[in-house]
Amino acid sequence: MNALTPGADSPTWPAEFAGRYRAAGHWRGETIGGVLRERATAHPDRIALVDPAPGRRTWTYRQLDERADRLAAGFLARGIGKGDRVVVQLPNIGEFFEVVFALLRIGALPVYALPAHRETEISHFCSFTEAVAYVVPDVHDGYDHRVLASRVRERTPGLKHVFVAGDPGGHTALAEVECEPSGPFDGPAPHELAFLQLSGGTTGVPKLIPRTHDDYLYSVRGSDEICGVDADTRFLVVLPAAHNFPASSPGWLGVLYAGGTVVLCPEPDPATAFGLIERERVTMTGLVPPLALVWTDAAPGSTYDLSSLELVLVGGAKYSERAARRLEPALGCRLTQVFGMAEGLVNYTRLDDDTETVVTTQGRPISPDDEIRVVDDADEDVPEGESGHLLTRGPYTIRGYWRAPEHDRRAFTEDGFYRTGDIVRRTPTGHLVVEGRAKDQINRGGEKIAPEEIENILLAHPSVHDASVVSVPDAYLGERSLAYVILREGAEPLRPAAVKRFVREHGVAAHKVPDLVEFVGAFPRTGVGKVSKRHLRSAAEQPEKH
Ligand code: OOB
Repeated sequence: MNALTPGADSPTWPAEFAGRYRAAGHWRGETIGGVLRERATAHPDRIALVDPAPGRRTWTYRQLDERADRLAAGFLARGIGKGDRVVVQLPNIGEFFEVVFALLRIGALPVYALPAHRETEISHFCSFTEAVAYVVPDVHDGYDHRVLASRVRERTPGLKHVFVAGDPGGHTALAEVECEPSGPFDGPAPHELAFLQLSGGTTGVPKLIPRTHDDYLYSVRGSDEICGVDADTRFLVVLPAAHNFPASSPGWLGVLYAGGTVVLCPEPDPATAFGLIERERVTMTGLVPPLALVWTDAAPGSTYDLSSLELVLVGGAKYSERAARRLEPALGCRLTQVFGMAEGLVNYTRLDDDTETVVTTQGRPISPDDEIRVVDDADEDVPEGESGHLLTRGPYTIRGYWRAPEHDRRAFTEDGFYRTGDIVRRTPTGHLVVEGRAKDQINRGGEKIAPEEIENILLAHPSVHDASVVSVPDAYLGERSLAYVILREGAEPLRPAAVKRFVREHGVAAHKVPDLVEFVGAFPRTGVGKVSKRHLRSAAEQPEKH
């Protein structure tokens, strides 16, 4: 059973497990804010962070630490404190790190939104977490986040502050917030929550993932060891910094933990990224499979010097063996496959694995205490080597979502294993091969879409009688989304473009807008009368259809 203290926001590890993880040295009693302080004391003048655009800005460890302190003091002065939730929606810019470390230092919980999120998602995060503040850039990718913030604020009376990195418009500039700290902060304890991550999700609204300082830092330390991250590592953050993969696998936190340098990449295209690799002598980065493909295609003909690159991690979605084989020769560096989840468990191929293992498996768990079960539909273990549902439990895998007890009953077993929804097979060396997915989710090149969320939006259209969203195979993204729509009798005919526009105007991240829309008269049903997504998916896979 999981431990749920009355009044707590989420279940945690039972005392017996927590004791074991501490005794094993996994949980060391460090906090994320404390780690930055220690590194700033040990090597104040090393460069922690490089933000190349526009006009190269750098932060030494001491500067990042001081900025975090000053912002933390400013947040406290505005009444933001321990346990308060703050929705952070910042792109890959230096302010992301200043804000996150400031919040972590005073024990306020960053809620990690992605830059692509829009009004529907942000309003949900703000109201569900009862956030007191929301942090945005001014304009990013041509989109004015200050306007979004004004709308969210109207809908969410509890939201007291909007802080803007850059020109604040009618809100408060981040630069105005900071002030001189008056003394040491009453920071969080290592076993307490550090932040809330977003789940990929299978339901109408994304669930929030509560991670503690102890558990997260263990996964980061383990990732550093596996990937060989040290003070000489120069890591390029290409994916959105708020996502768990670029944050901790080993990501920017792994690099700061080891005293290395984090280089921010404003755009993931090869011209931008390759230019930065050359200029900043980048040694390591993490990519989703579609980006890895684009880089692999672009590198051989490029004139950029990529010789500093030692390791590229690829994960977030299935990386085909064919594509994986091409990466090392094209980029002239090592490949590590990562199969992880924001809920916890992360698997890596190892630097000393042979090429066959690296290109044909998705790695093995970080920790000897990651418990892995591969089971059938009745939760019985399948014979070794056969495929089944992956269940996991361990020192950095959550025991429940934040304020979602109903959902927890389905997402976790009685004895605390997380049901990942992934179908895997285990090789004799303990490496996992991802063979498919049992959860109702679309993985669009690493970006996760919960069909139910989009179906609910479609059902709000006056002409739509019913909707079902499924994945279609795609050579580049792995999967794309297809919305099957049944129109109401007598309703005005709709064009696919109008359906897409309706979803977009509802205010959701662009990647959730269906790639394809098809009108049908009825849905195939299962024996018990539910819509059969399996049949819809196989209908969608008929090559003549698209
Ligand atoms: C990462 O985290 P999330 O939370 O966005 O998504 C987790 C899900 C997994 O359950 C699995 O369905 C899929 O994404 N996934 C993969 C994969 N890596 C993730 N499926 C196949 N092959 C892979 N290599 O995506 C994430 C978190 C930390 C590190 C890396 C990825």
